[in-house]
Amino acid sequence: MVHKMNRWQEIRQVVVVGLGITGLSVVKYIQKYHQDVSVQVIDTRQNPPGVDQLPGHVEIHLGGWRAEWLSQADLIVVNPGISLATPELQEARNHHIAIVGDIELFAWHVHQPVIAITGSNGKSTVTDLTGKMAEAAGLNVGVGGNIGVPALDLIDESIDLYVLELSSFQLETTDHLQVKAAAFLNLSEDHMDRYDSMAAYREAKLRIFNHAESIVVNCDDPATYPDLYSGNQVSFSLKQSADFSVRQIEGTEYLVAKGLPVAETASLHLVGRHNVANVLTVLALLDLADIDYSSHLDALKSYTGLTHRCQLVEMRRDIKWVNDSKATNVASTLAALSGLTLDGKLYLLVGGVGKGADFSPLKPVLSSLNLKLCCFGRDGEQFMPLHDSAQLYEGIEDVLEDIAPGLKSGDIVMLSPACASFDQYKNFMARGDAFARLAKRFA
Ligand code: UMA
Ligand code: ADP
Repeated sequence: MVHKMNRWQEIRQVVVVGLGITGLSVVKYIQKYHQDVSVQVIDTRQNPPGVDQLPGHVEIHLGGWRAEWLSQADLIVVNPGISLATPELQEARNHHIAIVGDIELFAWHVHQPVIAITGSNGKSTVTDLTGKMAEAAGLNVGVGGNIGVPALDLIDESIDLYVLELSSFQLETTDHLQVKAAAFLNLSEDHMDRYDSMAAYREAKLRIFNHAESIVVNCDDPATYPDLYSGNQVSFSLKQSADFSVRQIEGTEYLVAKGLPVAETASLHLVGRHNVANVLTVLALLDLADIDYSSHLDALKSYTGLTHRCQLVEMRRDIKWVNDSKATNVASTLAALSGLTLDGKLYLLVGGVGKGADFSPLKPVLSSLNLKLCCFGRDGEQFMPLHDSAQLYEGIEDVLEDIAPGLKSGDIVMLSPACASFDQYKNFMARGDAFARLAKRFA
């Protein structure tokens, strides 16, 4: 096997495709650790995010492709938001130019242990909580990846452990990431504008197991099992016996790790059954990384989760305003609905960029609720057949302006859009912040 740093030996010219926070982190990394390598940047957008922070001497081509740069590169580093199926990249590949992502460069560099997490939903929660628990156990932890801090920005000799959230997009361009422990949480429909089939989406996610010392799979979701793996495999489940599971002991439900009770499920601050599954995964990952969590259960119990995930942002006149902007696919909206206790009416805001998804699995759940379905954004119309109450709006503000006067005690107004935000917002955080601001105004 080639020694990690030696992978750079033959590389003199790198083309970074796609700026954003990933592209910027790649440029900064190369400047810091590989000063003899020169970098060019291509972004098909006219004014991509990050362009103002690019060092002045880096050559940049905006608003389209630059074929001769690609053909002369020793290495192309591609942003996860750009598909490898893009013809320009295929052309480079046909000319045997290596194409990797930022996580592959990270893999070439680091020697500390890495925990990696993928899945359709729950990645950020598991990543964040794993990091918090490892910190509580006294480790210096670098937490990043798809969660929003590029992995290359984390690199530091003083780090004891890296915890990375990895998207299927990032895994597609990663070949040599050696991990201490990797988890595949679940698989449900997402990103069907990028993949030809669910099988292709799953294949990309399974790459997380390629060089894993130990892996964590979900007994309740067979799609998370690798087709071929010979290392150490542990499982979690909410429904059946598994290495990490739940069990009733004298009428009380406990989280159970390898046969031993860890804590009462009810002692968690996190809401919803899906979060119990997330916590079991965290315990499994910590165990596999030899991190003793048993003395730090306070950190587990007091964890309230990340913002934009089923977050109560306003409560007035007994009306709850819930921001679940991170629900960017059908399964995450279904998870939010299953964790709901509703006394009045639910005003559910759905819509945005649908990514080619089939929204019909929402229909039976919606029909069982006292509901007004408020559809907005580019693909809002696709939700209209799902419920008799459905009404189409331009954006979130129009929805809230319309429904606010009719709200009554016990009602819930929830943004859980089942769609990406890029039609009207920079990202899901900006969408959630906008909702929270408007909630304060209309509550
Ligand atoms: N784009 C172009 N032309 C280019 C480059 C990008 O059109 O030349 C478009 C692409 O359609 C792409 C979009 O711009 O989808 C986003 O690119 P960006 O500049 O915003 O990307 P980054 O800022 O580098 O963010 C990326 C991840 N984005 C994607 O995978 C789309 C972020 O995940 C991630 O947090 C960040 O790297 C750090 O690792 C976001 C995401 O939506 C949150 N991820 C998907 C998800 O969670 O479902 C996978
Ligand atoms: P990701 O990083 O994979 O998008 P998050 O932890 O940010 O996952 O959660 C995103 C959304 O998915 C939230 O709206 C949350 O309610 C829902 N969710 C979280 N964990 C799970 C899970 N294990 N199964 C299904 N849905 C989940």
